[in-house]
Amino acid sequence: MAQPQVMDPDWLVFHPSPKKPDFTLPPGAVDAHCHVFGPSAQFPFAPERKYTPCDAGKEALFALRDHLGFDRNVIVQATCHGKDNRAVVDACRAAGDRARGVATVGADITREELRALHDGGVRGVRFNFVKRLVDATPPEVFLSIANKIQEFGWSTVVYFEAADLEGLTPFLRQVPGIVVVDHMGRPDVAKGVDHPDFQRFIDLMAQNENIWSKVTCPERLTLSGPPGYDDVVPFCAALVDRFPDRVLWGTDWPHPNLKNHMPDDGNLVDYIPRIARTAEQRQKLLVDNPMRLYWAD
Ligand code: 0GY
Repeated sequence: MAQPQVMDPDWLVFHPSPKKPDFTLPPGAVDAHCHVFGPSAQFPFAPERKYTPCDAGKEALFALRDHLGFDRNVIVQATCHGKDNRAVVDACRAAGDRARGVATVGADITREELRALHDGGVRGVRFNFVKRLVDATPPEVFLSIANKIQEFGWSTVVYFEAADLEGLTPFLRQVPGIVVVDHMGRPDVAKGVDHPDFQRFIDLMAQNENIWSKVTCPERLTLSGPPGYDDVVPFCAALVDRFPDRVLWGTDWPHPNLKNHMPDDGNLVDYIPRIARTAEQRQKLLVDNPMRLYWAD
């Protein structure tokens, strides 16, 4: 077996013992944004990666799922694994029907390879525009991939920074099928919800009914900090109120590339009722929306 790869010296390891949430998740709740890292001795990280994380394998993810009270996971391919989706597929297979995957693939992916990923539980691809995480891929390459996945009924996840929204908007409008934006397009929360930058994101969703958003990562976006992440609440709540049928929630465990603090995942679950304030909103956010998107077949 290969040697485990050595994590970055400033890497923050996930919380070892999250609290039990005060908020009880509805039956069938889905953690719709989380990752697995390795273990690297079994699933080595990609040579082109921009960071080397701690190992965070499927057993730890499933233990967290059960501890927090989730029923299912959507495991999103992290950039440290490049286009090698084996760790995600392995986790999906081990979870049975309780996990789906979102893969990263190249333009050369064949129908047979997409079919194999589908059989392994994958139901979407991720396009990453965050410069600190990946080398740039031309939008036309992403569009050719987006066209290829349509016959499988998959959706697309897109990750970008707020500053890139304006430039990416023509591309986003062209992507066929459902497009889910990671972490609300990473707004600068210091600017406030009413700032034109976040209003541009709301307009994008209002004008394009196929565009969804993950109302995730208060721990990444906050300036005010834990445990409440108060400054991020209005952003998430605005999207949940306006687009209740097009929002997803996830822990983002094991929280790659955080520099200031590692969240207690139990606190993150307690954040949910503050952004989805009715039982109906929470049912959609946590159960109906992810089930429609990732468990349609
Ligand atoms: C996230 C956020 C980050 C990393 C990745 O795939 C990744 O490496 O997604 C980040 O560093 O902001 O959603 O996990």
